[in-house]
Amino acid sequence: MHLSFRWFGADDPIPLAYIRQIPGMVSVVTALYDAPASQVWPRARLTAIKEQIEAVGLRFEVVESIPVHEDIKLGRPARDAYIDVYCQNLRLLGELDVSVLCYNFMPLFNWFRTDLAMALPDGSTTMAYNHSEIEATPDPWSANLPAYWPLDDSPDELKAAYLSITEEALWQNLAYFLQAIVPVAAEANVRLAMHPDDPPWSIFGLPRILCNEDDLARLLRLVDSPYNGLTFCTGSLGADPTNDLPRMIHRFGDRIHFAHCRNVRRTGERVFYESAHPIEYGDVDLPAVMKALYDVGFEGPLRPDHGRMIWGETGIPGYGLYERALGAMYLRGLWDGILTGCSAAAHG
Ligand code: DNO
Repeated sequence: MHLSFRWFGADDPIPLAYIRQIPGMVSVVTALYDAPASQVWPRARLTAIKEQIEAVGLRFEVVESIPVHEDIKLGRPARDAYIDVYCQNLRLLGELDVSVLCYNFMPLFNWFRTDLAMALPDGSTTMAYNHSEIEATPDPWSANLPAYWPLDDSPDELKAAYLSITEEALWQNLAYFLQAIVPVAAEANVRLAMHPDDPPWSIFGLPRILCNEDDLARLLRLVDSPYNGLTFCTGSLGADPTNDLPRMIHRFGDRIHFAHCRNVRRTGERVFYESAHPIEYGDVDLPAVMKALYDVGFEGPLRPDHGRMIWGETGIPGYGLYERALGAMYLRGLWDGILTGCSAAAHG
């Protein structure tokens, strides 16, 4: 593995030069976050971002994400035109040598939390989720919650449309999408890495289909190509105690193209908060995850994910510099320990 770091471009208060100073940092994960899913990305903006990243000595390696238009997820007639836009964007990434695209197929919402700044006993804050609060949220679109990209249609209308389709229909729409884009990704040499649903269950009655080991296996079977792969997100999958993360890594090995490594503390049935990375703070066994990634020969980008806000830092919730830099060092330390242990073993 090698370390990468998410950066939100001009909206991000963290200078790229600071990211470069994190030991072992190799690459940057970013996107055009204001671009609606209906549009071809302007090449000049992407080129400018690439130049900025390279100027500090990092690589522009991952785009996270190109949003998938809701008409594609809903299987509406306009989907072919939006899939065509998606393919044009994929080719553009290929031309700029971006090698991984992390995307998701979650209806309407991307990741979701019910609290963006829960206080922890050490004085830091973190993001939290409590399922019982979810259905009580009357107007999730206007609440101050992390989600989505700009939408082309009204969220109420879209939500109504989703409530009338089954999970099976969503799977079929995903298959249709992948059959169209995987060959283009292969030609452009961009590895597709679908992000699991976060949290890994249905919210607001919307279908969510990438939540557990069977779902990941089904996704990979939809189009059996190395370009159809996964973002292995330990925080998303780890919110469900029945997900055995090391086993999934061993099973899906060479189809994991990108890893998000963070920890969560589960405090009840579908209740959790994002904790610090080290093992005693949460329920995800990151040492075992890193060992499994090592065992399958994972060579891709791996990034610390969102988590606490510490040392008084403000900014994009969960995406502070300090906590993620500590996380990067923890993950890199685990990795070095595994490498060293293995070479010591190899030398008897
Ligand atoms: C959360 C992220 C997700 C991820 C998308 C990928 O911080 O891991 O928002 O970027 O689901 O499309």
